[in-house]
Amino acid sequence: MANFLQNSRFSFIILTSIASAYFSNAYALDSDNSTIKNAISIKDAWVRPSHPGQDVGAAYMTLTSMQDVALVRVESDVSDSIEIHSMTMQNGVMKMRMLDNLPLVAGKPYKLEPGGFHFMLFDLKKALTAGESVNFVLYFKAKNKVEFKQNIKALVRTETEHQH
Ligand SMILES: [Cu+2]
Repeated sequence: MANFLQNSRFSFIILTSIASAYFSNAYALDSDNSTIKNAISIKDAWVRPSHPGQDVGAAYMTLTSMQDVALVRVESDVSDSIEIHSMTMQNGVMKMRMLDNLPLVAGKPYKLEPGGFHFMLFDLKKALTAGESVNFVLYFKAKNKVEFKQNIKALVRTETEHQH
């Protein structure tokens, strides 16, 4: 992990200098990486409350990226194992599929919602009770391979408590 982070920081520095050399300032990334860090807007993040004895959870949110990126990894303080899932109806049966990553096209909101894309939280460390919040870290990879992350706090609530 530490090695990976160091490598990604190293390639970031290289890419930044290439970008500065060949492109205008509009494409040069800040040295602190904040240009892409702020490129994702995350809205309406929520987690389904768990039932007693249930050790699997599901989280939903709406992601909008200002540039083409891929969501490559999700971490949370309530589960060490999170998968990105899609859900589709096939011959009357709901099927879940694990995705290696979730590509986000620039400017297009991606809504993770019940019956569609979701984050599946395995081996919950604790019960998820309505009104609590869960911390997530989302890892994205940009086209130039630069990886960056974004923190988001999600509210534990039932599906019917929609805010819009
Ligand atoms: Cu799932």
